[in-house]
Amino acid sequence: MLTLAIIKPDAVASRKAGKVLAHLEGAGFAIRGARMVRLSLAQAEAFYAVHRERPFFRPLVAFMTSGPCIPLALERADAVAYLRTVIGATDPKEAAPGTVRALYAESKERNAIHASDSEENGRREVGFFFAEADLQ
Ligand code: FUP
Repeated sequence: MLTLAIIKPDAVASRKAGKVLAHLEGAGFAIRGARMVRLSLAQAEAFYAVHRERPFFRPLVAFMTSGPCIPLALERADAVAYLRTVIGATDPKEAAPGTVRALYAESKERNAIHASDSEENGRREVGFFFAEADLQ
């Protein structure tokens, strides 16, 4: 099963992308797709459309377009649920010790990594960044 992760602009800018990637591989994920992209405003708005009415939507879109990020298509048994466990809670102050966000996130707003939250969203989000032919 595949899921989508994004190493977010804060982690790329602070040169933690390699550590985050190593953590994901260490957790048993195989990298099937990887890119570095700077999201346009329209792309970030579309990706996070489910949050459009939330008060944090504009700051979230501003952050996600502030610099390059690294979308990853990751494969593992039970990939979606397992990756959510590996990344930890949205707010690093609440994230379990040893999770990616506990280790590398700056704040709830700048929290180092995105992971799909359901199998349906995983399929949609992998498709957002990767064509079938791009997946290895
Ligand atoms: P998560 O699935 O853990 O990434 O969290 P959500 O889908 O609830 O939120 C998506 C992103 O919006 C978070 F990663 C960070 C941002 N966010 C905020 O900036 N403030 C909030 O109160 C909640 C989320």
